[in-house]
Amino acid sequence: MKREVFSVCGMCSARCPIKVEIVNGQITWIEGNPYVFGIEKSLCARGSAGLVHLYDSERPRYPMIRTGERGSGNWKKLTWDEALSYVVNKLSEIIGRYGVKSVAFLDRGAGLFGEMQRVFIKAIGSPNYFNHDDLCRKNVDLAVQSLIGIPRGDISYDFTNAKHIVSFGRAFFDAVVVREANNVLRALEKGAKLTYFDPRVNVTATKATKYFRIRPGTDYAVVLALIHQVLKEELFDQEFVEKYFLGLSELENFIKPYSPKWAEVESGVPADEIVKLSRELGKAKPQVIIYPYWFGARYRDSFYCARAIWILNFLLGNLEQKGGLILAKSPKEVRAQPLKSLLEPIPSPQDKRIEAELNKGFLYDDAGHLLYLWKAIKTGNPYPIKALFVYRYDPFAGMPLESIKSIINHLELLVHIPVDFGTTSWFADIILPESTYLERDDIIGLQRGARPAFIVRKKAIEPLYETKPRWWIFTELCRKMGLEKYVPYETIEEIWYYQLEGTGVDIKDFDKKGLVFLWDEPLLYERNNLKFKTPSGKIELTSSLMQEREVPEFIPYQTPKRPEIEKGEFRLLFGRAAMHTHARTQNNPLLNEIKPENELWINSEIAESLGIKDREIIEVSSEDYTGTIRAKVTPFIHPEAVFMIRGYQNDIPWLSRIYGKGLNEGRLLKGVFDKFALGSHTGALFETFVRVRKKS
Ligand SMILES: Nc1nc2c(c(=O)[nH]1)N[C@H]1C(S)=C(S)[C@@H](COP(=O)(O)OP(=O)(O)OC[C@H]3O[C@@H](n4cnc5c(=O)[nH]c(N)nc54)[C@H](O)[C@@H]3O)O[C@H]1N2
Ligand SMILES: Nc1nc2c(c(=O)[nH]1)N[C@H]1C(S)=C(S)[C@@H](COP(=O)(O)OP(=O)(O)OC[C@H]3O[C@@H](n4cnc5c(=O)[nH]c(N)nc54)[C@H](O)[C@@H]3O)O[C@H]1N2
Ligand code: SF4
Ligand SMILES: [Mo]
Repeated sequence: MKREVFSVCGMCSARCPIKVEIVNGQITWIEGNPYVFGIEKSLCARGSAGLVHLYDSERPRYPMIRTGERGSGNWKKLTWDEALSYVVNKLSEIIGRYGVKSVAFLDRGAGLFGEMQRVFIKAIGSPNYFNHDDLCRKNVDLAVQSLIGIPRGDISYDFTNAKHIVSFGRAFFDAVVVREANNVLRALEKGAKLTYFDPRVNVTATKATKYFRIRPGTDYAVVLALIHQVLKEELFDQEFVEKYFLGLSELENFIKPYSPKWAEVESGVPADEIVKLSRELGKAKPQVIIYPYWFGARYRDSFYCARAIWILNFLLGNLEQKGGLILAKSPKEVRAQPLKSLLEPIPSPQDKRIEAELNKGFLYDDAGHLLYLWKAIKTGNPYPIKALFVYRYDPFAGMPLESIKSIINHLELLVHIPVDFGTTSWFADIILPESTYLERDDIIGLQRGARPAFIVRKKAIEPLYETKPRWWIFTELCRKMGLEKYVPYETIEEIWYYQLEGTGVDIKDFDKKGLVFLWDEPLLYERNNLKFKTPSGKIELTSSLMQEREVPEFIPYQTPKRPEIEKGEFRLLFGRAAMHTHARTQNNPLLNEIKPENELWINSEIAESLGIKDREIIEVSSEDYTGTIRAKVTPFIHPEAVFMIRGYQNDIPWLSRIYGKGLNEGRLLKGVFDKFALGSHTGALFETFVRVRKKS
């Protein structure tokens, strides 16, 4: 018998809507949801390999408790009841001794279905909910919040109608999100230009209309020079800027020294090209998109660079414009009833979250500053953190072993809730494996954008092994903690009914297309009548909120440190490749076949001077760690940088297909988790230098 189920891919955080075909209880086919614009049946390699992940013997299949030292690799199988009882007993002990704020929850991210896990931490009463964003997009997020009062997720990009797309290392065709990749390609087919800046030639660079090999860490210089030129030649949208900008004269004063000629010296991007680009953008406006990063936890000035990129967009008046940036519409704005919140009925915690207690951090959003969490665990300041739950995230996969050890030494309970084995599970006390996305139902989520929709993930098959869905794990944990009043539901259906109450939408409505659109067409606001969610209602280049928090609105450019190349010192860059998701798919049998091992990209001239040959095994060292990796000698990378694909956890024995192969960039990041980006207090992962030499 053949069935079809609409669901949502879970092989990366893009969460593409999918359609799954099941024949006699076996999944036979997965494709992109045909009804969703930009997806239309397509799927990336990882999305297809989800099927292989499902049957992979090297994923956790039942709850496990550690029996030896942390990291010894000795484990015992538990039943779910035993595992959850153990967690709850231990947790009660810790709360009794240190108070409930000593419990922290580290989530990959709230995302579409994220309310469920937050129910648990809110129900127990701890303020310490964190997500990974400080090491990902937080700079971009805080930057746009500081200007127009909404997070990045509330802005979408109308690529298909754009005339010119500019990207500073947002690698559309390497760090793939199906919808974006398809829509950017569509724009290119329609004649749009793509200008791409990156210290190395990746796939995205090869598809660009124009590519610049920018010196690592100097994007801010080029963006400042573009703003300089746009203001100087009055290439901006005068009416829009006059109407909505607060602080234009402060910007004009600040930007004066940052000419294209100056930027050329910093970045290596020719001044006349910067002038040309600013004119092209002035001409193509408002159908232009300057993509404000995604992975923005790069350099010390990345928050200010992201702010500058947003400012450049707004100068060109591309908000609420075809081919520009589109603001998300809430269900209320399209006259629909929002989903009922699972979190709202739970009282807010009494205590302050770590960085609020320290009075540090940007404090705009509610997801915490991760680097302060690590610090608090290590130092006990401002108060001890003794229990840590890590959900859908493998933070230790990208960290040096010393940092991991210094964290776990202070924890009395570390619970990992993954779908794969990884470094965090290796060092955890207990592993609670979730069912994969193909085997589980999730709560209903709101897909934001110009055309908001409700979307749900539905299981295609029953779990193959003894794994459980998140709604069950967290409601069961609440129940065992005596907090059943906050989870008054027994089944996922009851949760769906609760969420949909009053919306007029029925759960059966999802069977037709997988999602339920709340409006027929993408909706644009009246552009002459915009009101921003800032104190002044304007686009705040100068901001009372930033001033209150003593965060400067503009910071002068500082030349990044130059590595001593002649001594084999380089800036370490890393990033994604289309066939792998972060640190979790390298061991996937199918994806491993495509890219079993990573290499270190190194500039050919420099390699020659160091006597390094293509494909030979070389040594890479940070202050406290040396690893080996194959060299990829290439002219297509800036001489100051070396690059590797991230995520090869080659030192974790239970990942047999990658054990001993390639190198994990995370192990080389000594000291990086103590480096804070200016203004935003987020991470700055590319502020790392390594030594490279021939193998001794
Ligand atoms: N296949 C795949 N796709 C993904 C993901 C995945 O794991 N796998 N993850 C998703 C997630 S969570 C994220 S955050 C995004 C990340 O999306 P991106 O930010 O687009 O991807 P990255 O690979 O982190 O970085 C892209 C490029 O930045 C370049 N770069 C380094 N330094 C500089 C610099 O100073 N200036 C400029 N202009 N470029 C520089 C690197 O050489 C690299 O090619 O990808 C998403 N998409
Ligand atoms: N060293 C280093 N650190 C980095 C980065 C880097 O490039 N290098 N990149 C940063 C960025 S941009 C990001 S987004 C993060 C990404 O870092 P991670 O979120 O750790 O990336 P993944 O490898 O996707 O790991 C996801 C973890 O979640 C689990 N997981 C996946 N799907 C599910 C699910 O449906 N349910 C449950 N319960 N678990 C699931 C996997 O089993 C795995 O343990 O890392 C950041 N930190
Ligand atoms: S981009 Fe690929 S892996 Fe990510 S959700 Fe979409 S299909 Fe799945
Ligand atoms: Mo990310």
